[in-house]
Amino acid sequence: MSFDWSEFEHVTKVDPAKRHPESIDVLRHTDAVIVGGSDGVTEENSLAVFERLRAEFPDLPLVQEPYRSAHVSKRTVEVADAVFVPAVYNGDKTNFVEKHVGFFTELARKSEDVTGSGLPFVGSVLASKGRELVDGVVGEGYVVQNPDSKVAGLTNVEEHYTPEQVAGAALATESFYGFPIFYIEYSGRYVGPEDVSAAAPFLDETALLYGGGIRSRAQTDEILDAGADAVVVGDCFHEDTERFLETVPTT
Ligand code: 1GP
Repeated sequence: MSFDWSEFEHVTKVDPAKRHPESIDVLRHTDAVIVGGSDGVTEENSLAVFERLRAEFPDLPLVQEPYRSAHVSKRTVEVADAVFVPAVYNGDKTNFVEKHVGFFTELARKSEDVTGSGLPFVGSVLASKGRELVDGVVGEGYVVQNPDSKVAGLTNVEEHYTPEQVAGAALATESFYGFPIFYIEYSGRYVGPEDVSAAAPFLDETALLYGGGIRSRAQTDEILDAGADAVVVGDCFHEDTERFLETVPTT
């Protein structure tokens, strides 16, 4: 299934390693769910989340955002609509080049297995989806802006980008790398719309997502008004579903 990601305004990031609310009914108010985290994620706990979400919301777009290829399997690929792969501009080379080449090397090998090259099937990752999976893989140009976040540690972020650098990363995403998504990540911290305002003028075809510390409709509106296509809300969903509802924009 392919989506126009710029049509979504409110996206929820569900961390499979975190405590989940007893009722997830509030997710009927979000436009899409990204399943991913920065610590303790496995194929098994990702799959458990996907299966619960799919059972309760058959039509809700579901995305996997792995930080290791081991999180992706034939079963996760079958249940998810897409796989978002972050390319972290201000991370180390592992998080912009090596992980991706490794991921696609594995994918290419599995594709050959499926198309009858005669190569033996090795391992379970990506399994028989072969070329089909490529269609579901979506690259995200990614800037990690909270140095104290787990994701900053995971991706070895050393440099906080200035708004001018964020604008440059946005322009590179659209005009050079061609990723369909540019993601400004402030995980756990809300600092306002300055980076979004810097990036938005350089993104025409590319969906602009902002995540980090959103806990109110006023913050959602501020980010959307600055030019983001969507806010991504994570912690608030896990901590307080009433409050989470207040992050959903009024239509
Ligand atoms: C994290 O951008 C998301 O990857 C959402 O951030 O958890 O702070 O809402 P929060």
